[in-house]
Amino acid sequence: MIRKLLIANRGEIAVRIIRACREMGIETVAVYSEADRESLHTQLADEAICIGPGPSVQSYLNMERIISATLVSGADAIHPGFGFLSENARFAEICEKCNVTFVGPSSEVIRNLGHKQIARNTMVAAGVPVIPGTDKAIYDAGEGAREARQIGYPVIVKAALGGGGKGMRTAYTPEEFESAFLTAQKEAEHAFADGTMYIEHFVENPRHIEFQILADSQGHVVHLGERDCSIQRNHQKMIEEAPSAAISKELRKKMGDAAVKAARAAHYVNAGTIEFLLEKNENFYFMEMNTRIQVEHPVTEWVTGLDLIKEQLKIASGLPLSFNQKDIRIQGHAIECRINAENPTKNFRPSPGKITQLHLPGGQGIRVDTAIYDGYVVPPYYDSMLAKLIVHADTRQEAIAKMRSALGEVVIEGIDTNVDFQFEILGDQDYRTGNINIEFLNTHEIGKGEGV
Ligand code: MV4
Repeated sequence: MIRKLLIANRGEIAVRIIRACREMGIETVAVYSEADRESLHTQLADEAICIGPGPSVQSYLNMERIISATLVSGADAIHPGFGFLSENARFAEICEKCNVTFVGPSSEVIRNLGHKQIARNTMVAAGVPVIPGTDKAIYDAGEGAREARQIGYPVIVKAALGGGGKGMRTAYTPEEFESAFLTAQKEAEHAFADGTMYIEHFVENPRHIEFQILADSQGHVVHLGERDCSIQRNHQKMIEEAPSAAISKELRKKMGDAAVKAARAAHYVNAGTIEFLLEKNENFYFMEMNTRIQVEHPVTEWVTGLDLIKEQLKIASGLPLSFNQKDIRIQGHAIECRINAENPTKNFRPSPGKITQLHLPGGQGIRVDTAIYDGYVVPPYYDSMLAKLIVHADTRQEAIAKMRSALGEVVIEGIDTNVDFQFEILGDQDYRTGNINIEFLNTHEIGKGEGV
């Protein structure tokens, strides 16, 4: 079993992991930047080691410093959380070489799933539905244009090393293709130092549905149902829920089986997420697999009753899953709203600074995952997410009512937040009837009028 864990992250996820460790009797080591000296994760861990200046590249992204802190503290494992080094195959490989347990899949699995075209081809071979597209790397716009005609317009050009929207462009007509391809490729070369591209048919107005899976090192794989993450802006999710209003028991079984098949084909171990696009006609397609614990994991925890961080730590320790698929039951409905330090009326511009007054909601069926406190200073260097407000109730309608009540109670003074914006989404008629897709925020006037 893991005895001492270093948490290579900050904020609410670091706190979340520290709490799971305390319950399990695992010692914790926090790492922190100079900007996070007064942060909650630094204070809650058994030990804390400063790893450098505020900017992430000099601290939370600095592999040498994090490995040094691990070895100096005598930790036997690293939990990477999300973001930062969580999906960095080189970092996982260094952990393997240093005999430090990386809480996640092997570096090889991370590398293969990080290459979106290799991942895509793996899924084709395994019989998981994928969007019609190219099976080989495209470097040349002319060749791409010929492939695009075969696939059928509209198409989307994607970087092999992309994901999360980087190095991606759509073309609705052949005339648009060359410019879309070259722009996406330039972006990819810049961001990933690699111009390998692939092309898919562009699926219009789908839902973003992702399945949580758990896979142990003995070869057992289960899925924990889906999350609907369709409410997003510029690839940043804003609201996630479980289950999806669009998924019947039958469809859940079909997509869940595909998710398990995908995890097996990838030789996956630990907690993972299979992203699908879901069309109105119930056709679904594999998009990519995420190899980290995700921000929105609490909605799955609430409808399944599992603690996903504890499951990750048990799997990383070599323990088998203590349940199988038939033990998993989806109960009630959970919704998560991300509360960000940003101003929706100023194009969501980040709003760091000191929190001068704070009240967070509570009560039955309400969970707040956060590392903020009264007087906390939000540093300018990191992601703007301040807190996750998660609610659970018997039905979707009751969960929406509970979320609106909870959002209405939130007081965060001194900085701008998206709380009112979230409140307004939850009041929208299409949101309330579950009539949502990834274009929701582009097609609804939220935050532009008087509000609801
Ligand atoms: C797509 C797509 C439509 N058709 N692929 C966005 C990020 C990356 N995971 C892939 N993405 C998409 N791939 C095909 N063939 C639409 C998106 C997409 C998207 C997907 C999920 C959630 C939000 C999105 C926003 C814009 C585009």
